[in-house]
Amino acid sequence: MAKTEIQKIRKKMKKELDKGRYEHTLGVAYTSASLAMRYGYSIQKAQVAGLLHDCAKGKSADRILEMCEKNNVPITESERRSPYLLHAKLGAFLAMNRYHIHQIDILNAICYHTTGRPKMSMLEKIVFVADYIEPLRNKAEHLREIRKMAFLDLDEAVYMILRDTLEYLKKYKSDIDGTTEEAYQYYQRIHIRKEKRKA
Ligand code: DGI
Ligand code: FE
Ligand code: FE
Repeated sequence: MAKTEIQKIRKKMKKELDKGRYEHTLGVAYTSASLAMRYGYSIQKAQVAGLLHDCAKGKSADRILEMCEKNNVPITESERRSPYLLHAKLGAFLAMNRYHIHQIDILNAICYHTTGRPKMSMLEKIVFVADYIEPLRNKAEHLREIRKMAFLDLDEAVYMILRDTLEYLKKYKSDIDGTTEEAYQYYQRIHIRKEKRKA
């Protein structure tokens, strides 16, 4: 991916998203790039995935549902209850069809950036974590610890984010998607294994 490609995507995102969401997008792109440096992954791919991860976010929930239906993007029962989740799947669709991204790892990183999933690839984990810790985020609990952990042990950072996300969703009695729950179980097992080794 040439530098100019990244600049083109940036320009498109600036038009597509409101100011706050665009600033968040840049934060995720740069944080993804930093994590890619740390974990020996392609910096350019990390930037592209970071830039595009919320590319469907400028659209209303109704429009997102409508676009998914029109383009045969499959919608689960859980996504019908929480259409917000679909900005990730529709984002992957748009990345492929509007932004001409065909690398499957970039598309998957966009698709799973909200729920996560078990056995995420390096890029999926990078974007998932970067989305949570980018510099403009300031509301979540344990941000300081998670930011530090992201550069020490990426799986552990994924675990902490899923743990806190589930706690938050339960507190506000929000519907929990099966994929988020499965992702949590999977990264919790990795966490427990490490704890046992330490003991
Ligand atoms: O699009 P962003 O705001 O940058 O971030 P995101 O796509 O990671 O969305 C974060 C929100 O998604 C956060 O408020 C928790 C919510 N979320 C994550 N998993 C689930 C979920 N919401 C529901 N209802 N169910 C889930 O399983
Ligand atoms: Fe998102
Ligand atoms: Fe985001």
